[in-house]
Amino acid sequence: METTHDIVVLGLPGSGKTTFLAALWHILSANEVNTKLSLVRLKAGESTHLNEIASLWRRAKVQERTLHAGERTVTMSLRSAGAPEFKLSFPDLAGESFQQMWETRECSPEVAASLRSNGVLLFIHADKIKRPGWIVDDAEAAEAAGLPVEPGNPVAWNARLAPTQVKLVDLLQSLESPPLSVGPRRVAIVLSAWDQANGAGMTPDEYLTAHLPLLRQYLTHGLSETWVVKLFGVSAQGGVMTRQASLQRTRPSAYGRWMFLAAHCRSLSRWAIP
Ligand SMILES: Nc1nc2c(ncn2[C@@H]2O[C@H](COP(=O)(O)OP(=O)(O)OP(=O)(O)O)[C@@H](O)[C@H]2O)c(=O)[nH]1
Ligand SMILES: [Mg+2]
Repeated sequence: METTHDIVVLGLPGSGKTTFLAALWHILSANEVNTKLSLVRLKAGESTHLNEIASLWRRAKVQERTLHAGERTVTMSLRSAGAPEFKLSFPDLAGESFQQMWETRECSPEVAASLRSNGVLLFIHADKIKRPGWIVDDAEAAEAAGLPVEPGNPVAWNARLAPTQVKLVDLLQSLESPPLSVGPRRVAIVLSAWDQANGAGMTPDEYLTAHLPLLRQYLTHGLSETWVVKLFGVSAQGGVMTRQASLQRTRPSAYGRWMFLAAHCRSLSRWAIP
């Protein structure tokens, strides 16, 4: 019988989830690169969404924000050389759903069902980490978010302004508590936009320790010992999208950068299929 590996892709808004899915779909469907995994079939009706996002990715266009209405689960049947066929199922969820879980402690039944998967890919945009801030920084952020700031008055606490690592630790805690707990899980922490971070010469683990120390500590000492956690740095896009990059990507000679992804996909696929 075909086995199913359900994987839920988590991440705050703009953490790189859709870009990764687009790149993964291109790699699996275009046969340009030798990959350990190959696509056997896709569930009917899902190729439209995947082809749309992969087409944007090929043209170096930034993905549209995933909205609640656009949430959909992608189920692919895959085969790894010599191994039996298996199903990989993951939803392209809106980061807003996870932001909302932190802010209001609520999520839709569909999101809750996805969150009961044993495999978790948690995306963090390596270059958009909101650190614990100074009051002056928080005032600036509040203004940018359209929240009233009056000189001389303290800025009211707002859940939306919390640091990235606080939101992510809370999200992981929710996954370990009823009604979302399912026992042991395999978690891949994916530092996306790694092209923007790897100039610092750090490994993903060192980067996490330097930039998200609370989360790093929580992964080691807070999570149940039955959880298996691995860290990855992934560049699904190869660099920041500019008009120039967009033009270059239309030329086949610019494909080299995409290959960067292939190596990461292979190690991630080894994680995905225990
Ligand atoms: N430099 C760089 N930027 C990236 C990479 N991957 C994604 N991004 C950028 O990160 C931003 C968010 O990417 P998305 O894939 O739309 O993020 P998402 O998690 O699907 O966001 P929501 O749909 O809002 O939840 C976009 O501006 C992307 O261009 C990467 O590998 N490198
Ligand atoms: Mg998205």
